This record gives sequence, C-alpha cells and structure tokens, in this order.
Amino acid sequence: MMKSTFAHMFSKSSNNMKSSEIRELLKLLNSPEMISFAGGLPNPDAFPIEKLKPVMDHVMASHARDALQYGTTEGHNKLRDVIARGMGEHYGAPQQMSNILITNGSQQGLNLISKVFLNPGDKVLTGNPTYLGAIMAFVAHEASISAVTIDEQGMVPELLEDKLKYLDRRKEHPKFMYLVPTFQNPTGVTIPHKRREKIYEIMCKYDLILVEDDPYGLLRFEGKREPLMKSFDDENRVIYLGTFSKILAPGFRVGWMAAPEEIIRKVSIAKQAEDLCTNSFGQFCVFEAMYHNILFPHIEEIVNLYRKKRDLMIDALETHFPKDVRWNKPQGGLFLWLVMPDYINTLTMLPKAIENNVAYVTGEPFFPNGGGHNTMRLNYSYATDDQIVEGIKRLADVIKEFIDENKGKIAEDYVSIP
Ligand code: PMP
Ligand code: G9A
Repeated sequence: MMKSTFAHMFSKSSNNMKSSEIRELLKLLNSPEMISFAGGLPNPDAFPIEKLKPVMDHVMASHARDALQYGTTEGHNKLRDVIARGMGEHYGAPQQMSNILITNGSQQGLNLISKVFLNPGDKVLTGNPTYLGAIMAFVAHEASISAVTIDEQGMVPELLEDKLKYLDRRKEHPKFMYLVPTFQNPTGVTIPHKRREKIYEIMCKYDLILVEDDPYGLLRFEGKREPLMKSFDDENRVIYLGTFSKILAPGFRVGWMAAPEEIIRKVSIAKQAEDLCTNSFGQFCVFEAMYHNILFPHIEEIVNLYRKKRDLMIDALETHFPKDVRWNKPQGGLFLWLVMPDYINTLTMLPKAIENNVAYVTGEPFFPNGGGHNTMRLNYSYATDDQIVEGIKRLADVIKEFIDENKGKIAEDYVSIP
C-alpha cells in the first residue's frame, strides 16, 4: 500500500468517515458490457430532455441575472413557496415558506441535520437495514446507531418501544430517529397507515424527533398512498426531506427540508459554511419545470416505465432464479430486496458477478448493527428492458454456481439477520 504522507494530519472525525460501497462500486462499472442493477439511478432515457430545453432557454432569457447569481442560503423563494403549498396539496402536510430550506439534494439534508444535532457518541435510531448514505452521514458525525429490526411492513412499533425503554434505562435518549417510510432504500418496504400512527404515538410518548426521508413516495405504481409522518405532526417533531432527484433529475442536485422554523434557522447557518447556497440555476430550472407543468406528467411517465421494469425483473427472477432465493414486490420505488440461503455471502459472490458483467449492491452495508450477509439490492429503473432480462439470467447463473459450491457450508462471517 502507498505510504501515507498526510495520515497524521487528517482530523479525527475524517477518520470516522466511511466510503460508500455503492459510490465506490459505481466507479468500476463503466465497461459497455456491464449490466448494472447497482446504483439507485433514474433511467436517463426517461429524462424529459426535450421538455427541459425550452425551460432552460426561458430561464436564460428571463431570469439569467438571478439564475447565474448566488442566492440566499434558504433557497429561491418562488421554489420554497411552491414546495410549501405543494406539501399541503399533495401530501396533506401544508407548510409556510419559512419552514422550507432548499438543499443540494436530500443527502445534504442528512448531513446538515447530523451537523446541527449530533455530538460524538449521540444515539440515532434507524431501521435495520436502512439507507447507506444516512448511515454515512451519522457515522461521519460520530453518532452511535441503534438499529431496530424491520419486517415486511417496515419498523415494528413494539420493537421500537422495547428499544426506547432499553435506552431509557441506560439514560441514552436518542437525538432522533431516521426512517424512509415509503419504498425504503434498500428493501422497497412501506410502513402502512396504522403503523405510522402507532410510531408517531411512540415518538410523542418518548419525546423523539423523526427525520422522514422520502425520495420515492411519488413513485407509486399501484395501491393506496400512505400519509406522510409529517402529516400527523401536531407536535412539530418531524423533519421532512424531499428531493427532485428521483422524480425529475438528480443532476440538478435540488432537494428540500421541511421543518420547524427554529431548525430551519439553525440548519441554514450550518449550510452557510457548507456551500453558501444551493446552485441557483438548478433551482430556477426546477421551479420553471413545475410552473410549466412538466414535473407531474413526467412523474406519471416514469411511474408507468418503472412499473413495467419492476414486473419484467420479477418475471425474469421467477423464470431463472433458483427457488431458494426470496424477493419482494414493492408497490413503487426503485428496488427489489433479495434474500439468499444463509450459506451465500453476497459480498464474496460479487467479484464473480462483476466478472460476468452484472452488478448488484450487497445488503450488509445497509445494516448498521451487522447482519444481512446473504441479502442483495437490485435496482430496476436504470437498465434497459433487454439488459434486465439478460442481467438476471447472468446473475442466476452466478448464483446457481455459487450455491453448488457452497451448499451445506456455513458462511464464514455468518451473522443471522436479527
Ligand atoms: N435518501 C435516500 C433514501 C436515497 O435513496 C437517496 C439517493 N439514493 C438520497 C437520500 C439522496 O438523494 P439526493 O441527494 O440525490 O436527493
Ligand atoms: O449515490 C448515488 O448515486 C445515489 C444512489 C443511491 C443508492 O443507490 O442508494
């Protein structure tokens, strides 16, 4: 390994940072033969390119002096205002503009929340598994994550309450809880209405704040929409994170936070030091895309596209995969979650898959407290239809071979999913 010149100079907190298995993997997947089910990427063929061109022309023709200028840290007011009203119209959780801060994607929201709430050693509650990017943000701020087992309906209220009682006895009150209640990354699981109410009730009882991360809620293919946790929030304990990344385009890097004004104020001071403001041009484009009615027809289009891709992937799994692998059928979002037999370690299998030009994300990094060695996440939005069929065939061959080699063995690092 290269001798380090700077190791003694890096900060303690930088040594706590862990790199993202997903982002590192994405760098390796640039060969044209590779079929990637790895990153949670929207389909680029579906970007509304032709519709966005006139929007961008309009921004340059009519708003260039502001769109090319720095903006306020809180964000472009017209965008904040339309989001505040939209949260009422589309989510039953109306906001004032002063409750909205525009972020450089919801990933920044996660980092800013960590920055303003977490001291080293503070507890954060999450599901087990949960979104890797959130784990990274919490760990970078030296939080200690306490993860609560989830089932096929997401966080289990009884287990949450048990965990809170346990932490109470140890006088370790969590700073906040983090959930992706709808079409969770990585499992695709959605918490049903009744459970959401129960979880909110427990939050009130134990004086808990919730970070509700919701990039996928509008990508629903079928079934009834579940209310936002934010829509129950009489006690002002929910910090909601939204983003245009999956419903329009992640390249704009525009998301938002909806929270009590006191939190917005604190977070915007933290953001001042981080990036001064979210990129103005992106914010203007997103606002105009909404104003010119491009956003919601686009969402309808990708919902139809992704529903077909989910079905195609599930058909291919049913046709080609061995019967002892299990998967779910989420009603939306971008991911399927697969559970292999215990003796399969998906991390050990990954190089074989990559050699065969197919990639997935291993499940283990999504488990803050360990587990999931035999799980994997498959993204179905990014690949073409032909690639989905071919990629699942390739993956099935890799898995069958691996099963033959490993059947009867216990995976070396066997940790059962709690
Ligand atoms: N939260 C979750 C649950 C995600 O899946 C993602 C992206 N994959 C993000 C946050 C970050 O998205 P962005 O910063 O692009 O808004
Ligand atoms: O890191 C990215 O590119 C966003 C996608 C996240 C994911 O795959 O979970």
